[in-house]
Amino acid sequence: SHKFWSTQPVPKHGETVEKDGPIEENTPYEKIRKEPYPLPKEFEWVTLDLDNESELNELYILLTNNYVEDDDAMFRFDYSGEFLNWALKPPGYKKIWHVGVRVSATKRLVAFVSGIPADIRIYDSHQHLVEINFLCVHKKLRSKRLAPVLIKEITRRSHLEGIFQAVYTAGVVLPRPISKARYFHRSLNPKKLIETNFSRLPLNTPMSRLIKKFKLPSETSTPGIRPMLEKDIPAVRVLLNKYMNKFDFVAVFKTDEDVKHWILTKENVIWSYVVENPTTKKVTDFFSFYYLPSSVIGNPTHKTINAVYLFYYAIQETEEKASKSKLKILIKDALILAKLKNVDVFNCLDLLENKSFIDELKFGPGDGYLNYYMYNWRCREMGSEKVGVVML
Ligand code: NHW
Ligand code: EN5
Repeated sequence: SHKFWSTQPVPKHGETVEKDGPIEENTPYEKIRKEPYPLPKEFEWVTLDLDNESELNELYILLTNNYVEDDDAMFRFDYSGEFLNWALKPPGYKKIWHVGVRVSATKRLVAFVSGIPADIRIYDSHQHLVEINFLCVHKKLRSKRLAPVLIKEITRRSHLEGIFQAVYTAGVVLPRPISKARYFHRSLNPKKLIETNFSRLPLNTPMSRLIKKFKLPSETSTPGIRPMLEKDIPAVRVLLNKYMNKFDFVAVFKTDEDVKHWILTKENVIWSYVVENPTTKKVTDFFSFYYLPSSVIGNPTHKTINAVYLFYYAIQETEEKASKSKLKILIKDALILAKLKNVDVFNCLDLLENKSFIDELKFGPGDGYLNYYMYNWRCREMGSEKVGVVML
């Protein structure tokens, strides 16, 4: 099995790790293939220009109709054009990493894969690498071995830029995960979630009881909580990078520009809040969540589920016990703020310190998992509570 993956510099299933490091040497520039990999003859490569409204919309249409679904094909991610524009154009992004495939005859966009530059720390090793996401092949063209060609092409285009490692996540198990996280869901609008079969009404439970169970206060409770502003960027950067010291696989926010791009609120894409100490006026904590609705496949009344996903957050180190309950109160405020935005479900993974609030805040386990991978990097596996990389 794994006709493609067995040819790639990734650890084999079951292989033990002696020492962290690259699996293969960097290819010298002269030896990197300069022409795109061949595609079946009816297709052609394109580099998408996402500044062009109509090309961004073509990508939106491809993904809305063909991107990730749950295992029972009931819901499909519906990343908005604005979201894609944010996700794919961070500081230092490279247009040549927005790789499309068109049908030559009609110019119809039928496949895509993207890379963005990222800085991570894995155990003690800091790396500037590429984050791969939005790999998609049109439903009509599945199982024709197009995905391996897309992966080889984005790899070639990474090598040309001097990048030989990558990070990616997937619901499917491939050789070989460095960690496996589980999705958790917190109902904000239980009635709609049940009407769409996103969740099931527990046996012998009236709707009224469920609604009561998930009811939230109408106002937040953390003193000094407010939307994050531009002026908070430097403080948030310091706070976040410090907080990340607790984990073994983390994002590193190198500049204020990174924090401005990745954390500052963009309406209907990402929302971020800080806690400003009312006496010292110092920012002590922050959290963010991104908006990613899912299309409800074949439901006549409800077309989408409004979902948000917990993104990066940081709490200032205090005494162990105190900071644990602080996080709980803070995330409860996040639920309240999301509810006020008409969000139906608040999602998170069991990474970072999320396990400390998942049960008490009434998150329940989903049927989806997220596997974390690195390309051309051998290292020990870790539990999801050691992961501090949150991907979109
Ligand atoms: S994960 C989401 C991926 N996208 C979707 O699930 C959307 C819906 N599905 C599709 O569009 C986030 C297709 O089913 C896709 C596969 C395109 C997934 N990752 O063309 P074939 C990401 O975007 C392997 C990697 O016939 P297909 C992360 C599969 O194991 N490999 O299948 C992306 C098999 O190989 P094997 C995947 O169904 C990370 C081969 O593809 C995969 O028509 C990419 C079959 O190809 C997946 N999610 O198309 C890797 N799904 O060896 C980046 C299947 O087992 C690596 N496969 O025979 C790093 C590159 C950069 C390096 C830089 C130095
Ligand atoms: C790479 N950046 O499976 C992205 N979603 O649990 C690729 N389940 O929404 C990542 N099947 O459990 C792909 N409801 C991996 C994710 C793919 C999408 C996916 C799962 C995550 C999901 C829902 C719907 C299930 C429908 C049937 C689910 C139960 C919620 C319930 C709420 C109340 C408390 C108990 C749980």
